[in-house]
Amino acid sequence: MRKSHITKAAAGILAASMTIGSAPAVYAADGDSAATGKIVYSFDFEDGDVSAFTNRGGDDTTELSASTDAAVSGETALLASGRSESWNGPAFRLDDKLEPYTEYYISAKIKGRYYTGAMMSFQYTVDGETKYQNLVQNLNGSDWMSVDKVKVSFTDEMEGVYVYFEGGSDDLFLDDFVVEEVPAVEIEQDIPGLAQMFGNEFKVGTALVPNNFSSRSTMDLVEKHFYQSLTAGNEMKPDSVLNKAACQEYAAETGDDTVPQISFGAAKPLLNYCKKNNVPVRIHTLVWHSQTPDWFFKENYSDDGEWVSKEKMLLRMENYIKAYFEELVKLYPTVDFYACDVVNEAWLEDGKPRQPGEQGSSGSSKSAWVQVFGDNSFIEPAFTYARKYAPEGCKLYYNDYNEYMDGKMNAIIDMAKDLKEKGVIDGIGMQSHLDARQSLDAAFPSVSMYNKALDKYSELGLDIQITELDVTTPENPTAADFKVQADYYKGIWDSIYAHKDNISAVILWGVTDDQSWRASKSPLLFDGEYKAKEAFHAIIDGYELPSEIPTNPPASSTEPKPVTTTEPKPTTTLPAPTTTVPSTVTTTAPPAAGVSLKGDANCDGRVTIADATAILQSIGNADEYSLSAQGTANADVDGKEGITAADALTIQMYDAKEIEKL
Ligand code: 9MR
Repeated sequence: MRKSHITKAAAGILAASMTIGSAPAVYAADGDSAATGKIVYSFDFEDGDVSAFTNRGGDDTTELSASTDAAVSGETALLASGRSESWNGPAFRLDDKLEPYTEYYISAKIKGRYYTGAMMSFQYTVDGETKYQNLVQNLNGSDWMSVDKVKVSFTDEMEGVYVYFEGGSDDLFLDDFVVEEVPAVEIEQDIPGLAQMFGNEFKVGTALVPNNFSSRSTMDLVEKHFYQSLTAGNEMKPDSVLNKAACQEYAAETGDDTVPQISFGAAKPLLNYCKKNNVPVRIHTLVWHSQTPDWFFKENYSDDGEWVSKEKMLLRMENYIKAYFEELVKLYPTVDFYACDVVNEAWLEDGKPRQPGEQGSSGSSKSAWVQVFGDNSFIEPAFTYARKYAPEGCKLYYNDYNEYMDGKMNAIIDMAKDLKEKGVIDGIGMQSHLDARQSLDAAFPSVSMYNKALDKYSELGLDIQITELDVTTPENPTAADFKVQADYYKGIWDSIYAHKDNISAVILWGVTDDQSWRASKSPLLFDGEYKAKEAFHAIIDGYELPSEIPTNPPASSTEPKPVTTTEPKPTTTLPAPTTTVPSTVTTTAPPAAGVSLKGDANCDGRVTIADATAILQSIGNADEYSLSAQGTANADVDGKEGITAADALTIQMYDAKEIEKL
């Protein structure tokens, strides 16, 4: 018996071809190793009943009947006869029998009367538009061929959802058709939730793509760890939102080609989820060189049109941003759109704008915005329009990667100062796509480089959000690589935590490694089995669940942190990269209203070896490492002779659990 030829690679192509309305999650299960779930439908057709299936192509061509001409189990199979087109054949409707947002395995046996090439395909309709996907291809032969546990799911925006069999134009036989629920893997309940742990300091969230909503286990992880903020991985970017046909139609009808037409169809699974579960949304992203179609910048929205003038592009930009926010608020009036990446990735590492040019189909790093404007002068109007049309409470960010590299960082800082003066920006989004590599010495950026970037952005007096955090390992990571990743994550997280007064959100770029855009380098906190990785445990080590667990959405409101200072903060020197001790960053000295937490010399809300380090550093170099007033009050643990090395020693003993109380 032949096996299905679908492979994971093929499934990747299917996933990548997802379009408006969100496609099903589709990939082959790991064959025999896949756990067996509850069987919800099973047909061997021995009773002669084929009524659960419909004839794709209609009565004029295809007839469905029970036949004893061929069978796998028993003596009967379903026969589709009279077919005239390859796409005619037996179809099984899913959306009137099964649950949306649930994963199912489909298994079946298929055979032509003669040698044939067959496929199992998928059809659905969203907003009146019908889409098709070939789930299993290359079923070639004259014997029975197997479709083994192919995963399918659908969202509640989809209607007319079918799996169907096609290929050749002769008779097709179908037998042993089984629909089974994919067993959900229970997530770990005995670990603290990240949002529970840190959510009082900053929102903790993640980015999701439509597939994720069909995996109960993924969504259980979201509910436990990332319930304070969701970002659409792709579905709120210009190429998902801008509707070319509608743009052209509007232009043809009105003679005005400056009013772009938009649709949030692709983002529906995320937006509906956030509406239902009260989860705040980070909008990503309005103005970007990438994932933005070239036709948006061309006359008549035509692929081969001339570039439009800067004046026309400004009108398009304003109308697009206006429509974007108005439509969101109209469709989702109760959703908290608390942050928006207005401009994404406009500066290069050397601090210069991108090269002008098209994106093309391969997605070049050139910018059509620069093409039309000549330079980065499109940034300011983008923020001005966003400020004009964004709903109240939606804070505006400039977002970038490699944001810790000097040239780019300085360009961002200069730009941000200017936009801040004009009152149109609220913060900086540090994407934070980081690389742990094979050792902490090789990791890039180093923890101290990242920490310095946090220092510098903090000095701006704007809010900071960590918007796309992930940390790659080498390909095919070993246990040692995962250990380096864990230590590095810890260093980065502690550095973030030390700047918590200036940071209002920390967003991971995905939930489980296997679903990441960098899956081969395992960059996230949960593995493909939904289990917390070493990196997760490293991050939470040393922190405690607060007495008041943050609610959903956090009671602390959606405001970014009030930034208390525009004074440059001391640039801190982190401990050697081999330690995971957090930095000794201190905030502008608050009045010492007594001891806030005994031993907490660096005022990071906990007592660790870092407090001992902070004390020793302040004794050794008072100019550079003085403790804040609050830190000084907290540091005097033995109550004798002010702050001395004895206080540091006591804290060290406490940290090493040699003494129980301070
Ligand atoms: O995660 C996104 C991935 O699915 C897309 O293929 C990719 C295409 O550019 O974009 C990814 O998201 C990017 C984000 O929008 C901006 N920062 C970098 C992210 C990773 O490339």
